Amino acid sequence: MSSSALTKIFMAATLGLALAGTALASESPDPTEHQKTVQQICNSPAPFLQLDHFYLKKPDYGIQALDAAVDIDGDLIPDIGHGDMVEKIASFSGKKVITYGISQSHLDMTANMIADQFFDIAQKIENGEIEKPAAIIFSISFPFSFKAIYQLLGTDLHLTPENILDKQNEIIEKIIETHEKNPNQYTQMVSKIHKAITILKAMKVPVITGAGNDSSPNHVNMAALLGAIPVGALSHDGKKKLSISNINNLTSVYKVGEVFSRRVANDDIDINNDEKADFPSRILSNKRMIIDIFYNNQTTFPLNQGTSLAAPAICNR
Ligand SMILES: [Ca+2]
Ligand SMILES: [Ca+2]
Repeated sequence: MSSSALTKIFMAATLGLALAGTALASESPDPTEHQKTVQQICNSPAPFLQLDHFYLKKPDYGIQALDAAVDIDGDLIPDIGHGDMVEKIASFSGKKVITYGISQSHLDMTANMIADQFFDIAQKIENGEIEKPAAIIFSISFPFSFKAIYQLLGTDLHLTPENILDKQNEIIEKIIETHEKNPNQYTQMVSKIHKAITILKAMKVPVITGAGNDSSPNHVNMAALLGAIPVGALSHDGKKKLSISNINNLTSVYKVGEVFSRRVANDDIDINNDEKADFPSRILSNKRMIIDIFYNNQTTFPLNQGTSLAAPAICNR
């Protein structure tokens, strides 16, 4: 695979925009392994650790990224970092959120760097430098299509949206085997991410991630394929699966992944509909003219959607 193709894979927009949804199927009576793990995470008093990039907040560990990715006041200009939004949603669970900053935007990220951060986190937990978290929230999507899997591993896997979970171990084995026999930059990155997630799993620190926003049952988030627990996105009322969410049987945990921002007192922004401000108006880009043109003085603003907003909501009501 060429390096430009690789670059494209990592240009992962984790906030998509789509309004259509899919009706929720009736609940399966037996919880899946992923659902059971999520239940344990939420029952645990331990904090979340969130690996992301932050604009407003100085992370507890790692670095602060100076780019902003999410527009919350409706003027089409980003106001806050992706991680700032994700952290706020995670905090609604009542859990403490330890933040671990990674550099810059999605465009600058590589799987290698992410894997290194996972290794650092594992080491810091081991050393007692970081409180052992109930889970790591990693709301970054590395889109991986069935086609890309075939290109890497051959076409004899015969993947379908219904068998991807059953084929997961076979795919991972093939990745490791391919990397041992015929390593390339791509197998190296994928193997490294898998190793990092496996080490954390062995420490009983599961990694939670978004299912990915490719609007396709034939796409997975690579981190999920390699052992993180993917979370799909539901509409804000929790009634529908969002069509942006990659819906296949790798994902069995679904949470609300759609946020409306509302003006409350002092022009501050509320994102969980409790009338209490979550972000102060002073951080907003706040181009009133644009807001008035697009929203005609409404108090409710852009719809932020994405499985990266669903992942931090695993323990939210
Ligand atoms: Ca804005
Ligand atoms: Ca609020």
